[in-house]
This record gives sequence, C-alpha cells and structure tokens, in this order.
Amino acid sequence: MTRIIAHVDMDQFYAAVEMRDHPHLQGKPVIIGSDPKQGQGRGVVSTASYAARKFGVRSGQPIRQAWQLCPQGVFLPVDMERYALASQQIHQVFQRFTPMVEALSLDEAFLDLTASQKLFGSGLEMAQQIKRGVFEATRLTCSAGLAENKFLAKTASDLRKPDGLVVVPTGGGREFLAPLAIGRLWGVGEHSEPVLRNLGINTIGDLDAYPLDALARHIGARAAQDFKALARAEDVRPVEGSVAAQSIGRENTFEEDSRHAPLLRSTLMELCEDVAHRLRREQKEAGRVTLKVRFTGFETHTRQALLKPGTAHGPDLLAQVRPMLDAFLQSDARKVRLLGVSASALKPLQAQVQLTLDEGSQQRRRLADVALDAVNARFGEGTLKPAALVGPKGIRHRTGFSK
Ligand code: TTP
Ligand code: MG
Repeated sequence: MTRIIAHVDMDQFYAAVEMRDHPHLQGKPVIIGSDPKQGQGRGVVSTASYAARKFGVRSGQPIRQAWQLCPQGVFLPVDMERYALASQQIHQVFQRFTPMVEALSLDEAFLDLTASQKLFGSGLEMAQQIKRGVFEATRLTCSAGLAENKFLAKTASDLRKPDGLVVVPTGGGREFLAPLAIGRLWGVGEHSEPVLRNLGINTIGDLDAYPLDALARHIGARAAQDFKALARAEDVRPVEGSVAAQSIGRENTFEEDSRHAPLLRSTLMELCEDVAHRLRREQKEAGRVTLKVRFTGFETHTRQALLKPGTAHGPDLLAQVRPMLDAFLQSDARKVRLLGVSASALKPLQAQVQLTLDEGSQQRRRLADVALDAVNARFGEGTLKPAALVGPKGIRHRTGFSK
C-alpha cells in the first residue's frame, strides 16, 4: 500500500518565535545564539532569520563570525522555554491527525498520514490543515513536504521555504529528485560531495545514471548502494511514531486579557474538566499536571505538580492547579491572556485503583465521571457540567481552545 508521509519543519524557528513576540524585529536580521560580546564572544549561532542569512549568517557558525558578517544584526540569547512551548503546541496539532509522529527536533517531525485519510481527506488536504493548525496554534509558519517516503518528504519540505508545501506525486520521486543538487542526498556531506562532483556528479540524476561499479570504486560498495537507492527514491524506513500522545492539554485564550478572578477560576475548572474527560476517553490517567499562564505581552510561565495517585478526575487536577493560579495572581499584577492545563506522565486508567485508600469514594467519582461522559457523548459536549461550571451569568469568555 502506498504510504502518505509528511515532513513538517518550522521556518527560521527560534528567530520566528522572537519576531512573533517582538513585532518590531519583523524582517530584521535576527541572530539567536551565544553572546557575541562585541565580536569577542565564544559559542555559536543557533539560528538566524532569513534577513540575517542574506549576510551569510548560518546555524552552527561561530558567533564572532556572525558579528563580522552582520554587525547590524539583532543578537538575542536562546530562550528555550518559549521555543519548547511552541514545539509542544505544534506537536499537539500533529497528534490531532495521527499518533504516528516521529519528532526529529523541536521544530521538525515526520507524520505517517496513511491511515488518517478516511478521517481527514487526501494527503494534500491534511497537509493544508496541518499547516493551518500550526499557524492557528502558534502564529508561526512551517513548511511541509508530502510524499510516499521519508527521504522524499523531507527533501520536499525544504524546497519552498518559508510557508511552503511541496507534494511529490506517487511514483514521481525519481523524476522529482533528478534535477536537485547532489548535496541534498542524505549521507552526502563535506567529504563525499567533492568526490562526487569530481566524477561529474552534480545532481541526484547524475548519480542515478552513474554505473554502480564505478561509483563503488570511489566511495565504497555500501555507500554506493545506499546512494543509488535513494536516487531512485527508494526509502522503506517507517515513521517511528509513538503510539500514544505524551500529554493531553487544553488552553483558552481570553478575548480580552483579564484579571477577573471568577472568570479565571471558572475557566481553569473548565479546562481541568475537559482534560480529565479526554484522559478518560483515552483510558488514561495522569501522573503530572501542568498549569500554563500567559500574561499580557506574551510572557509565559508554567508550574507542575505530581499527582499521587494518578487521576483522570477534573477536581483532582483543579486541586493542584488552582493554588498555582492564585499564587501567580498574587505575585504578578498583569492581566492574564491565556490559561492552559495539561496532563502528562500518562498511564492506563485503572492501574492504581487498588492503591487508593478511599476506594469507595473514588469509585463513586468514577461512576459520576462515566455518567457525565455518557450524557455528553450522547447529547453533545457541554450538555452536563459540574455545577460550579454553570457559573455566574454575564461572564463571557471565548473558548478558542487548542485541541
Ligand atoms: P532548523 O529547522 O535547521 O532551522 P530553522 O528552523 O531556524 O530554519 P529553516 O527555516 O531553515 O528550517 O533548526 C530548527 C531550530 O533548531 C533552529 O531555529 C535553531 C535550532 N538549531 C540550533 O540550535 N543549532 C543548529 O545547528 C541548528 C541547525 C538548529
Ligand atoms: Mg526549521
């Protein structure tokens, strides 16, 4: 059966997050990495915005060199917490389409969409939806490649950056690869590229046409065989997806930033109920819960707590995150832009029932949850809610939740 593999890679990732959060940097040469110390700094460039790349600045380059190439650049330190957050959000989008997601780095993943066609439409439609979902969740663009194998998909995603989408038609891989520079072939690097170019092999098509024996004499039999297979667009490696999501989370961005405590608390409760509901639907319980608070201006904080025993019950999640929210509000006077709750350290539900001391009440709560889930499944989400969520009239908040 022909596979449908997508490769998705964020555009100028770290730099894009910085430009999103500091709009005056938009379009400027932004260089993320070590402190350049007026040209004396050690360390390297993590990434550079496309404007900075025009000056020759590249990932992995010594930061001093970047300073020389682009002294007018805006140099910023790596702010991993914010990039990791964006990474988590894009992975949540991926998980909506398939559990077969192989993350290669914070900003890049393979998705096996073969089995998702029935639910979400053609590969092209899914790739478009994924790109849209990533943008809606993060306000960042990505580039995607769609093909029948990983090598083709990854090669394709790189061709039309930024915000690109390149589809390699099934059976058209060899033709697609032929005109591309030989350096794009996986495994061709600093050492082998000059050797191949000396043989007159400048494109992948040149290598495809080159006799195997002659190639093997120059680069060894193994590499020659591997390169020839890739040039024919043969790549059977599976997407090494994790079968289950690592976390289940939900967020709410307020229509207007708010410090209205009843609104914040009822939102938090709703988030906890929803996460718990999704845990139960997936027959999971959580060993950890994380609260995310984003204040006006996009500064984002998270706090975590362990759940012992594990739980799939909304009030148990709330009991942990509510004091965290109160503490945030006490220590910070700004308004809140977004609240998020996520459950992680997931285990199969039931695993710890015997360990609970108060088993009777635990069972009753589980039964109440089951009833609530059943009614909501029958009559639509939100038909039944815990009483506290029915909430005071006159408070409206948008439920622009990320899934
Ligand atoms: P890449 O996807 O390689 O680069 P990018 O997203 O910045 O740009 P492109 O649009 O070309 O994909 O890497 C993703 C992030 O990983 C990048 O923003 C910073 C980080 N990174 C490093 O820290 N060091 C490195 O050497 C590379 C290559 C990336
Ligand atoms: Mg990238």
